[in-house]
Amino acid sequence: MKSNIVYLAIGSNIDPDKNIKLALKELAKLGEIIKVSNFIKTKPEGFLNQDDFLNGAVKFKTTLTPKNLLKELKNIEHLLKRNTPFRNGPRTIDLDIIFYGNLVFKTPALIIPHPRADKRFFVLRPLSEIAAYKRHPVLKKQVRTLLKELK
Ligand code: PH2
Ligand code: MG
Ligand code: MG
Repeated sequence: MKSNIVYLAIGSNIDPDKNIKLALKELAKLGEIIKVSNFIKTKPEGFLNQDDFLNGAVKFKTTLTPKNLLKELKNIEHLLKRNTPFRNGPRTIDLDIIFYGNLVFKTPALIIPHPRADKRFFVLRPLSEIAAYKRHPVLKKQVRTLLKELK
């Protein structure tokens, strides 16, 4: 079966050390983890009155389709008892698909590349560590360029 290179963003601000470790363990069952960035402490964006996050990025190889990958990532979030009472609020784990190869994909349930990735330091900074030269398939700019332009 065809495998694809996927970049994921991982974030947590509830017991992050434990939950990130658990999430990576579950993720390894869905494909091959090729690279994991360092996890950096970031100030919450969107909703400010919550604990700092740990954010990182993963390079991942999988045969799952985008839709099935999303479903499995949601299963992991569910397993780690994520319940986000409101948008951008605290979470045990957030697993977002940033890039799926060079695919450009848009349905109501899933947009790839992630529509806010290029605006978020907490995504671009860890991603630049493992994928500085990866080109955004819509904006046609490398991750390192998007990060530089954000600063
Ligand atoms: N995730 C959000 C909203 N705000 N802020 C930081 N620092 N890190 C995140 O992962 C994050 C956020 C929605 O997914
Ligand atoms: Mg998110
Ligand atoms: Mg998410």
